[in-house]
Amino acid sequence: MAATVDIVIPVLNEEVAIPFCIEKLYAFIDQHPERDWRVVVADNGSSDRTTEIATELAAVYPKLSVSTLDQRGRGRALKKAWTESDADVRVYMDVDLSTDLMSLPLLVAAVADDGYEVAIGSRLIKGSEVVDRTLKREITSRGYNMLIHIFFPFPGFKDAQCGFKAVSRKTADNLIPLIRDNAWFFDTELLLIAGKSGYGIKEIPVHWEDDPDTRVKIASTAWEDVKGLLRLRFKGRPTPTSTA
Ligand SMILES: Nc1nc2c(ncn2[C@@H]2O[C@H](COP(=O)(O)OP(=O)(O)O)[C@@H](O)[C@H]2O)c(=O)[nH]1
Ligand SMILES: [Mg+2]
Repeated sequence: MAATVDIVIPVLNEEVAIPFCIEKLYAFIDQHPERDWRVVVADNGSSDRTTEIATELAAVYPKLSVSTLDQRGRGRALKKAWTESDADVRVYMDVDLSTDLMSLPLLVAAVADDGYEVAIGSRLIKGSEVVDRTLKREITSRGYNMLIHIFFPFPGFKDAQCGFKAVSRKTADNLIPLIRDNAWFFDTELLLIAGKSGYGIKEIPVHWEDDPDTRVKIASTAWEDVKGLLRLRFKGRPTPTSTA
């Protein structure tokens, strides 16, 4: 039987980007009937017509649903959508499709077929390509990933922040409830807890085209990231057994 795959698209004020994203994503998954795909648009806190537009699209596209929450935070939206899912593989990708969809089958296969509990897109390994990234984002991203390696030598991954990840049912059940961050540090926390728990992490090289339309406030997000690393480094990372 085909593995079930839920693709979550976290969105905050994305009324312009959603229709194009869904059209392109469905064109892609229609070409890949080897998986049983569903798509969830996860909106929290949008003040534009994002929810209405996503709901209209859900009436047209098969197996498309909308998940909403009042409180903001990308991590919060992902936690909800991933834990409410019952799919074998739970993916998320950013609405701007900065990561080329050609990497999606490999991402899913790592979890569905190859025994990894987590698979992540990476812009920092051999075979990846990055286009149009501003120097500021490139430096912040590389600097942050270096900092992770200083705090946690050999973490098992090179790029914590690519908006293109997949987790297994086991990861969603056991690790997602342990993640405290509800915003941008969510991804790093997931990966560090997964590494500490001995869960296999597969990094997939991606083709990334930067989209200048961003909701990230670089200075405050970087500070939250550093605080998150300090919390995990000095208070310890929870593991499924230590909290059981
Ligand atoms: N649900 C939800 N999605 C968010 C939130 N903040 C950002 N996003 C989404 O997260 C994805 C990545 O955001 P983006 O601003 O493109 O980040 P960047 O690519 O790192 O600049 C996009 O799909 C955003 O709409 C939030 O608070 N809630
Ligand atoms: Mg983006």
